[in-house]
Amino acid sequence: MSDHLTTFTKIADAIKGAKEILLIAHQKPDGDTLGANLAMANWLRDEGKHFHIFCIHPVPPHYQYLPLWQHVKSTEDELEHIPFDLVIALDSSSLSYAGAESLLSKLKGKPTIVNIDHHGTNPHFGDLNVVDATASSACEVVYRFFTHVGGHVSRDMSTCLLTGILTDTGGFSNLATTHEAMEISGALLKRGAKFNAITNHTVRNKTVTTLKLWGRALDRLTRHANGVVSTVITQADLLECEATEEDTEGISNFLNALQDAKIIMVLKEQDGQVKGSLRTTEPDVDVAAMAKQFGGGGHKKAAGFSVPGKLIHTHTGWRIGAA
Ligand SMILES: [Mn+2]
Repeated sequence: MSDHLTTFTKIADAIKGAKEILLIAHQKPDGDTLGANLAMANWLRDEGKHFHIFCIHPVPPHYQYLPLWQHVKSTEDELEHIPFDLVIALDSSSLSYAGAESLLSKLKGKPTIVNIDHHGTNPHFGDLNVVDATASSACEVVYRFFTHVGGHVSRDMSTCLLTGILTDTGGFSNLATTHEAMEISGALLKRGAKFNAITNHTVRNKTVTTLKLWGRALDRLTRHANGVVSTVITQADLLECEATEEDTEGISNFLNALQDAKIIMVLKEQDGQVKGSLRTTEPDVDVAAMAKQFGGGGHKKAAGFSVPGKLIHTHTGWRIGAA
């Protein structure tokens, strides 16, 4: 931790000296990457710094309550000519996972890269790295940063940070829920974080379409050896339910409620790939290590991978076939 504190001070110095700052949220942005980026954005604005925010995918409608979300840009061309001297990636286990490699390769000059994350598989790709795999969320790490460098934490920043902690802990229900996460959440509520807005958008956010799609996945739940329970969602399901990718989000976390499963695996077809998401609540199971065998990564309790192919239904069940 003391290493982290030294790095926090170096990051604050880098921010002080920077003229143009680029913040990066990872692809298919969730509450944590958006919360961490927008908390940082609100702070930079209050400090009078110039910043831009890049995320290869647009901000989903249910996160459009986060202060300054309109600043998140998903096109590279309006950013690639800006002479950034500092890039800060938040909640990104790698730059390729973030979806920012192409943009960064186009930038003139050589910006300092700051990497603030909580994924154990993060390879420390930055010039300055704070990777704390014991933290509930990137937002928790960012909160520590603000308190260490003596930065203020405004009401808007608190709303952003609490969003990340609440979503990454599954509403204080998964194993990322530590006493530190709850303590910080208490402090954020004290600073005026808008709890109602957060829960209305992140918990009470299911539609009939979403739940009909989930119904198909629930119907296909299959038990395998070693306590693995799996299900699949195909492109045909999305078409027939008139659902979008966003409707599939949250299903693996929901299935973590299964009492008689050690590992949850949800396979989903997307863009010629089969994306797997793995969840566990077992103390001795590391799904990040499993995901890594398929070229993926993530956390010990929540991880994912992506392999080329499509889902094929056979008389023995579902399998991944050539696309
Ligand atoms: Mn996270």
